[in-house]
Amino acid sequence: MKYELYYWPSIQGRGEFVRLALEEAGADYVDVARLPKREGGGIPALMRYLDDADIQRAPFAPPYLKAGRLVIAQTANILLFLGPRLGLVPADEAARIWAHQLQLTITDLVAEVHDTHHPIAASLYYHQQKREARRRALHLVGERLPKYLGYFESVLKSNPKGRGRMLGRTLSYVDLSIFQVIAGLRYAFPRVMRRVEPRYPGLIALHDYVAARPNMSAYLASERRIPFNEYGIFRHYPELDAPMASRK
Ligand SMILES: N[C@@H](CCC(=O)N[C@@H](CS)C(=O)NCC(=O)O)C(=O)O
Repeated sequence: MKYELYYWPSIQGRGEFVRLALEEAGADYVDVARLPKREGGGIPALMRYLDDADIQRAPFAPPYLKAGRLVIAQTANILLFLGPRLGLVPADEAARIWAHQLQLTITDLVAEVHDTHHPIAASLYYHQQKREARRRALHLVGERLPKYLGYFESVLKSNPKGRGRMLGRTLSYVDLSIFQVIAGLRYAFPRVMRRVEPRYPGLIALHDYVAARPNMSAYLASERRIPFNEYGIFRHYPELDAPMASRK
């Protein structure tokens, strides 16, 4: 199966969780909007399934994946579909539902990270909502991050199969997503992360394990891995990092 991923061509964003799964599995895929326009790529290609009112089962927003005749949106839903096909989730139903549940929780965290730089509206610029962003980041760092990361650390520790994976014995797409969350948080909030990382040794070890896997390290060193930047989900605004220090 040749997969077509449709996502914004200049950011990691939510699409990166899907890219990581495709890359780890060595899947045959095209990152459609990153192709040159003359080869059918670019933003017009991304809009193809978003702007056409006649399309049935149309996605609401990127990322979406085309697999044969299926067009699938919502990051966690795409991974629910890809997981078994790419060998990135255990075979039994209970494990698949559990993986999906964890991925949905990661989706919630991603939305909350996004809302630190866009707490009022995605349609406004960051500089138009900086005051609110500082307040929001204060709460993310002080309350929400400890809750999410503490939860994921305890999930890792309580995996009955052990071995430092989020579920089951072998690598799953949830492990890849935890890698991305840690990498993203380190980019966006380096001072905060330096302070809190010792509380989450399992998640950090999992991040390092994923980064060192052959397909992952090749991908991360390649041009296919778009660098973090201030257009995606994980943005580095120094004034939002360690906000406890700039509470006024
Ligand atoms: N819950 C969806 C969120 C999708 C989403 O918000 N996509 C962003 C890009 S990362 C977008 O283009 N949104 C446009 C919009 O919401 O109007 C997911 O996890 O895939």
